[in-house]
Amino acid sequence: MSGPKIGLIGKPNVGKSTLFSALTEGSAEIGNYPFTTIKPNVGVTYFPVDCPHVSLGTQCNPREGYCKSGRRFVPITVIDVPGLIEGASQGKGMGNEFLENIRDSDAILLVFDASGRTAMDGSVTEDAADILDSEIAMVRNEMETWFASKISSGWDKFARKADSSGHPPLQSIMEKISSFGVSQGKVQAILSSGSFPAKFILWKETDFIEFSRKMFEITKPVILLGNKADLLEKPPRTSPESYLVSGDFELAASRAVKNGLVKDAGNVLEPAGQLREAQLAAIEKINAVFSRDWVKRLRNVISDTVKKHLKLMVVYPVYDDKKWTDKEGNILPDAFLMPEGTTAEDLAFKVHTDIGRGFIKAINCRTGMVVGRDHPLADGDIIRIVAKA
Ligand SMILES: Nc1nc2c(ncn2[C@@H]2O[C@H](COP(=O)(O)OP(=O)(O)O)[C@@H](O)[C@H]2O)c(=O)[nH]1
Ligand SMILES: [Mg+2]
Repeated sequence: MSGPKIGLIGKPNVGKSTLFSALTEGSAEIGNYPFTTIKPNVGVTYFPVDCPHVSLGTQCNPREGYCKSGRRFVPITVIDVPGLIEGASQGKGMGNEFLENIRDSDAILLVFDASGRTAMDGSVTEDAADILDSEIAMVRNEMETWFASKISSGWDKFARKADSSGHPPLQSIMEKISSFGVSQGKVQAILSSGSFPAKFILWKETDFIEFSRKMFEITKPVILLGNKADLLEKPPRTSPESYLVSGDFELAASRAVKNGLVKDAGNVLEPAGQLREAQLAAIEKINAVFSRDWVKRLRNVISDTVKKHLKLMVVYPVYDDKKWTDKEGNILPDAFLMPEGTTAEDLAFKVHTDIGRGFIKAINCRTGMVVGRDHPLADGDIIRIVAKA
C-alpha cells in the first residue's frame, strides 16, 4: 500500500467505517451495532497538490494515484480499525489483535461521536455530552496500555541481559521495540523526554505507560475527530482542538459526486444538471452543515494531517532533469510524501538503496542548480539524482 498510513480508531458506532467509506469510496460495511467491521479495512484516499506538469505544458504519467485538471492526487492509505472497547488492550471484546494496526499507522484519527449519543459500549443513548472527554481518554488509554504491554512483555529477561551487556541503553531498547519501526533518533527523543530508571530492571508499570505516551507524542500524532456534527446545533464543550465532521454527509456527498449529481469543488456542493426536488433538498441540508464555520470538510482534515501533523511535503524524483521524466520517458512518474527536512540523499535512498549508496550529486530541475547530499529539499522540488551505476 502506498503513502503514509492513517488509522481510524475509536469505540464502536462512532462512524469509523462511514468515514472510511467517504474517504475511500470503498465498501466497508455500515451498521448500527458494534463490530460490524470484523476485519480491518484498508483503502486509499488522495492528497491533492498542484501538479508541476502544468508548467511544462504537458500531462504527467503518475505511477500511483492520478492527475486531473492540473491537480495531482497523491495516494494515502487509510485503515479502519474496528472494535476498540474499554479493556480491549487486556483482551476484552475482540481482543487486542486489531490494535496491531496502530503499529502500521503513521498518524491516528481518534474518532469520537461529538453528538454524545453513543454510550461507551456502542449502544445508542440520548443524552451523554459528558461522556466525550472520558470517551477520548478511554481510547487513548487503550492504545497506550496496549503499546505499554507490548514493551513490557518479556521485560525481566530482556532487562537482566541488557543491564549486564554493557551495550548503550539506546541500542538495547531499539532491539526490544524493533518491530515498531521507530527510528533511533526518535527512540532517543522518547528516552530523553521522560525520566526513566537508568537500569532496565528497575522499570515499573508507570515507566512503560510513560514510554508509550511519549512514543505516540513523538512518532504517531493522535488527531481528535468528532463525528456526527450534523446532529449538533453548536460545537460540543469539549476538546477545542478537535476537528468536527459529518461522516454521513461526507459519504452522501462523495456518492453524489460519483453519480454526477453534484460538483464538490469548494466547501459546499453545487447541483449538477437537472435534479429532483428531494435531491435538491438533501443537498441544501448537507450544505447547511458543511457551511457552519465549526464544521470541517473531511478532505481538509486529511490535508491538515499530512501537512500540519505529519509535516510531510511532496517531492518528485526524475531521471531527466530537462524533460522531468524517468528512463522510459514517463513525465513526473513519482510524487513522494516525505518528512520536512528530507535531504537529497534521503530521497535517493527512498528511490532505491543502490541509488542512495551510489549518490554522487542531485540537481534541482527547476533551477538547474546542483544540490549536495545533505541539502534539505523543499515542498514541490523536482530532483534528479546522479548516482554511480
Ligand atoms: N447522524 C450521523 N450518523 C452517522 C454519522 N457517521 C456514521 N453515522 C451512523 O452511525 C452508525 C455507525 O456507523 P459506523 O460507520 O458503522 O461506525 P463504526 O462502528 O465506528 O465503524 C451508522 O448508523 C451510521 O450511519 C454522521 O456523521 N452523522
Ligand atoms: Mg465499523
